[in-house]
Amino acid sequence: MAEGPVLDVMGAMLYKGFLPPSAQRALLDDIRAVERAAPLFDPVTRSGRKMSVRITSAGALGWVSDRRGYRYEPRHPSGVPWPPIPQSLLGIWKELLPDAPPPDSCLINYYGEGARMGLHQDRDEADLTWPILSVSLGDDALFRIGGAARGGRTQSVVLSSGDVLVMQGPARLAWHGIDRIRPGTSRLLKNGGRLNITLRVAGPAGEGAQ
Ligand code: MD6
Ligand code: FE
Repeated sequence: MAEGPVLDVMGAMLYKGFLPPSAQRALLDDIRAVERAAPLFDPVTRSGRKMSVRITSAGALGWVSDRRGYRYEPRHPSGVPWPPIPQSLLGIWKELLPDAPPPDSCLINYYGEGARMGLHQDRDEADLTWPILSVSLGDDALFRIGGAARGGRTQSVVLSSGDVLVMQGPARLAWHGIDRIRPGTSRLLKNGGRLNITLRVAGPAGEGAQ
């Protein structure tokens, strides 16, 4: 695997260009297979507002949001269990986080033109001390990250196809979001857009891990 420069962004570790183009294409094939088993769907908030990303998951637990709120669920909204997390992703996790238990949740976010993600903290997991690792594929995105307190100073950085971001330690509860994507900056996805894939230990550690 290629090793790009490692940047410290507000305590999060950004591995620029971690996946070379061949590994990005192989991972994309794996993600498309997950999408065939568990199609992307449009999550809505409790208030009924449609989120601008489309999502699906792999692993024992998948993140969903609907009129009942947001939470981890063992099944896709269609009722099928989530497919297993692709080995390609488990390998990245093991390489960068050898001391963490294996992830039991893999959330796939698809950003079409105009999609964004508001500033949030990831705190739906049972144990907030385990790291979260994300992989970006496709168009560039403008990622904004701050500290663990809302409303503090933030820093913006571009996440490009093949970049891997790890949020752990003090950065695990950092506020972060995607301000916008830059259409046409990558040719990896045939129809454009961006995929962000996050791996987590979502359930009680050890349980349901695969
Ligand atoms: C995104 N990423 O890159 C949104 N969360 O599209 C996240 O929300 C995120 O990249 C936790 C850890 C890493 C992430
Ligand atoms: Fe997040």
